[in-house]
Amino acid sequence: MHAWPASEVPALPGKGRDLKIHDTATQGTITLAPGPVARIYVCGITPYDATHIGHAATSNAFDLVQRVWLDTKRQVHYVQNVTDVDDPLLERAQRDGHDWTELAERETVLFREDMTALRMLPPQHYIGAVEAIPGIVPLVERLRDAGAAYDLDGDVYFSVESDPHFGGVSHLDAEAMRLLSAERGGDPERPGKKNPLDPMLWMAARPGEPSWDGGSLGRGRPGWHIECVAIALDHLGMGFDIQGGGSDLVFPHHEMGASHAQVLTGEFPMAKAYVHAGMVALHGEKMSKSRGNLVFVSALRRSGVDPAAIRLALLSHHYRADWEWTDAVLEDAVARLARWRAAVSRPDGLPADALVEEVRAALSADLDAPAALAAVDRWVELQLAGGGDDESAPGLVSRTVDALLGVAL
Ligand code: 5CA
Ligand code: ZN
Repeated sequence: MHAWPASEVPALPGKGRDLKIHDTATQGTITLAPGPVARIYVCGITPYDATHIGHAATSNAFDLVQRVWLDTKRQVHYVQNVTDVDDPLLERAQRDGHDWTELAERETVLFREDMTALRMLPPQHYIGAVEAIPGIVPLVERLRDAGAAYDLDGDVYFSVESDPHFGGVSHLDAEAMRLLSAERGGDPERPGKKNPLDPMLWMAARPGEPSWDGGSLGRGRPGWHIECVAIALDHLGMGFDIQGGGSDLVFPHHEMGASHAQVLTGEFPMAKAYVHAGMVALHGEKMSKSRGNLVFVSALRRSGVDPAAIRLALLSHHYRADWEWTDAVLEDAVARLARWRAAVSRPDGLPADALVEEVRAALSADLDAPAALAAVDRWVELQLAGGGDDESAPGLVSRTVDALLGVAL
C-alpha cells in the first residue's frame, strides 16, 4: 500500500540527543543508541471506522520518536501495518451490509488524510495484512515444523509453551492474561487448545468469509499477531529499535509477537524497546470503535478545527498517561496555537538557542511533550510581553516547533 506524503522536517542548529524511553519489557527507562539508521515498527489501524483521537495520540507518540532521531542526524526506517482483514472488520462490514474490502479501503484513505493533516511522518513501508499473506504462510509453516504450532479442526494455533521467554513483555500472571486474551481477540474458552492462551496463527476458511491460499496450511486467513511479526521481520529484521502501539497492545498482541519471533529466530526480544502509549478516553471510558465513544479527527477537521490545534492537544499530555478528551483540552490547544503564532509572527524576538536545547532535553527524556510545550510557552509569554531584537529568533522557534513537535506555526 502507499502511505501518505511527508512534510518537510527542518534541520536545527547543533545536534539532538539520544532518546531515553520507557520499555515495557524491562519495566524501566533505557537509552536507545541506534546506528545510522534507526528502525521502528508501529502497529497501525484496523480500518473499520474513522481515525479517532486515540489513534492520533498513539501516532503522535511515535512521530515524536522519529523527530528525536532525525534531530540526531540519523535516518529512520519506519514500518507500519494496516490490519485490513480481521474479525472486527468483517463483522462491521457484515453488520452494515458493506463489502469488507471497500470498508477497509475507505477508512484507510481517510486515515492517510488525517495523518497528512496532522503532519505525522509517513512510514517507508505501509503494509496491509492481505498483501503480507505470502510472507506469513511460510512463517506459520516453520512454526508448525518446529513443533511450536498445532492443528485444531483445520485452524493452526501457536503453543505459548514453546517460548521460554513467554510473559517477558507484559509480565502478567496467567489469570490476567486469560482475561485480556478473551477481551482482545483471543479464544481462551475454545475446547481442545493446549493452553487457553494459545493464539491462532492461521484460521481455516469459514463459509462466507474471505480466504487465501495457505500452501500446506490450506485455504484461510492469518492470525493477528503473526501479521505484525511477518511484516516487521520482512522489512526491519530482528532486534529493531522500537515496537510501538497503544497500551492495549501489550497483551496479547506484543507478547505473542515477541514469542512468535523468539521461536522463529531463537532471539528475544524482537524489539529493543516495547513502547506503549496511554489510552485516550471519552466520557470516562477508553475511546474505542467497539464501544463507539469516538471523536474523529476528520469530524474535527470538517468542523473547522485547525489540525495544528489537534496536534497541540495531543502534545499537552504525556504519551504514557491515560487521559480524557474534553472540549476544554481542545479549547486550550486552540488558544495556545494562537499565542504561539502571534509570538513568532513578530519580526524579531528573544534569542531562542536555549529554547531549542530545552525542547530537545524534554523530548529525549521519555518524550516529555508537556515539558516541551511549557518551555515554548515561557518563551512565547516573554516574547509577547516585549521580546528582544534577535531577528533570527522567531524563525528558529518556528523551525524548532515544526521539526521536533510537528506543529506548523
Ligand atoms: N491493527 C491493530 C494493531 S496491529 C489495532 O490495534 N488497530 S486499532 O485500530 O484498534 O488501533 C490502532 C492503534 O491505535 C493501536 O496502536 C492501538 O493501540 C491504538 N489505540 C486504539 N485505541 C486507542 C485509544 N483509545 N487511545 C490511544 N491509542 C489507541
Ligand atoms: Zn500489530
